[in-house]
Amino acid sequence: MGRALIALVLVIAACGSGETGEAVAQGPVGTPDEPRVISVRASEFRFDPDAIGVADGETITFEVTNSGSILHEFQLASAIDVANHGEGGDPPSTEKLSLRPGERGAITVTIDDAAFQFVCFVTGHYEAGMWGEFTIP
Ligand SMILES: [Cu+2]
Repeated sequence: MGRALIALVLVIAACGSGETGEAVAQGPVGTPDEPRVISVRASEFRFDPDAIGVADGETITFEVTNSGSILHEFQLASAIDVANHGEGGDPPSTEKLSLRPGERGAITVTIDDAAFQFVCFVTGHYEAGMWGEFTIP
């Protein structure tokens, strides 16, 4: 876990300097006005990184690249969404990205208690291990 968090900090630092061009003196927590940008790579059948440290209530823009060879999705899911996803399709109120191979998309979300995991709900992908989790320090 320590290793994953260190890698994440490096990714964030890289994104921050590239995005703003300004000093990153404000600290890492994203706000609705200034979301933190985190890059995520989707492939068969995993996300990289697969664990992301967040602050409760933080707003984050996920820039997701599909570097695999088939369609993948990215969305946040609560425990209930995960339990039900095979039954009735997608969670009703959840924004998601659907990315063909090589495509890139962005989604901005505010992390709350319901945001339990980030997942790909293309049939069979979650079961194959295509999900990641948030850690709130
Ligand atoms: Cu997938």
